[in-house]
Amino acid sequence: MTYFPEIAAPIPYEGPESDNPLAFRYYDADQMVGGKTMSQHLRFAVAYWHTMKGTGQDPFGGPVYQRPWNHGSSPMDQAENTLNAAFEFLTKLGVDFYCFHDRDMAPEGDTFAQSVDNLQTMVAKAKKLQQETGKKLLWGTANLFGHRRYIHGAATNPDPHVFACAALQVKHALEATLELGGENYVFWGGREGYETLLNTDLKREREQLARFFHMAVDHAKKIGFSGQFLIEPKPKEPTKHQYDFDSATVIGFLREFDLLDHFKLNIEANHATLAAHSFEHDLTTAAAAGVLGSIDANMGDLLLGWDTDQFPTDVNSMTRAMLVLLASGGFTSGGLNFDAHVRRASLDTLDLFYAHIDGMDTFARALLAAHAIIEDGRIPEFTAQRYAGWDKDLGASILAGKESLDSLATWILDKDEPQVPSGRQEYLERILNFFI
Ligand code: XLS
Ligand code: NI
Ligand code: NI
Repeated sequence: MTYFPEIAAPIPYEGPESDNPLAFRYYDADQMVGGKTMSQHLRFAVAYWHTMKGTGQDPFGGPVYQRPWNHGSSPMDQAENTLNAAFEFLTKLGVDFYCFHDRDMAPEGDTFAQSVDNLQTMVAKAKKLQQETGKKLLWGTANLFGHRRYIHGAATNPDPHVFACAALQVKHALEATLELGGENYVFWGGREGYETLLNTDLKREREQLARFFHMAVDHAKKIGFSGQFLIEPKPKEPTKHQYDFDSATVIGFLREFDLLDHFKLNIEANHATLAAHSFEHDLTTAAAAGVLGSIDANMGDLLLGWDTDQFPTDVNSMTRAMLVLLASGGFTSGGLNFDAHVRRASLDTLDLFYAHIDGMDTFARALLAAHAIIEDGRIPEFTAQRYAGWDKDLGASILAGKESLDSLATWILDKDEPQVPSGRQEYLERILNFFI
């Protein structure tokens, strides 16, 4: 049984001269870039929810895709067909990793116990497929936002009964991630936010969320899960205000509640832009605090103000992102998860291939460009030179805490005005464009 008969063999690398849209022109998994291969640098993952479970529905119309795996004699039978299709897709695309929510892989049952049972049954099947194909789990997570019970939040719900539902799901999603050898576990605060402060106790809700994270850390210790916990910031959508607003907010939250040792961040491009930041801003903020963990690779639309989750096609923007990633030392447990979906009108399974192939080629080009920019040295050296004064004499003395307002006021009094140099932005943009 094949779900993708239009793709006979794994997508080949044909090089930049190729005019075949179903071949890679830049992504050559085994090509060395610096000390690592492209696949080791990029660690691509397919998002189960979009690619396998996406239906194309929007606020104006219901499901439109007719996926060949989207049927079965029962919900569990359908889940199994979907799982088989997922592993065929990963294999034909040549991507090593996938990511999933508990409810993507296994349907919600009629009772809590049945939901747990469904997940465990599907995880056993996924484990077998991983062993057969060599595919790996980048991260697992729990869907704490889709079900009606989570309308008012999960961990931040005013009702502790709902908090317990979320605890049940995270316990089992964490155990599923461990069972599947997942390298990370993600918390995206689906409905952890508010619509109006008139009915919301923000202080309590943030404390509840922190308690929930501590419980997850404790449970990971208990079961021997040594993967990396990640929080994925997003400023709004579905709620008007999400508590995990952006990198800076999440870092402050982790520090406030003594969680900084246990969490890193999963930065999504379109979430950064929704927060009125560039993708590279949120990556840089995370990297500066030592918590850049993983990336949800997508992009938004400058003309639309919501999370359009489009496949990344913008080489310039992704190059700026790869510059941050390479400068921070690259991924350890993290990777590039395509948290992206094809447009509603892109109806065919073939569209899933075009989308991922172009996303992978875009990041391969970005990696090559960023690597070349670092090797060239002019951009990083220019930046380093701007701050050179802080490495010696006065600057070093200030940073070492040896100066005061008094000492500096005395020192400057008989000096000339400082020389003010050019910031050279256009020059730097020109150098960047040499490599794109
Ligand atoms: C939604 C989020 C979500 C997380 C996983 O906007 O990006 O897909 O990545 O729950
Ligand atoms: Ni995401
Ligand atoms: Ni998103």
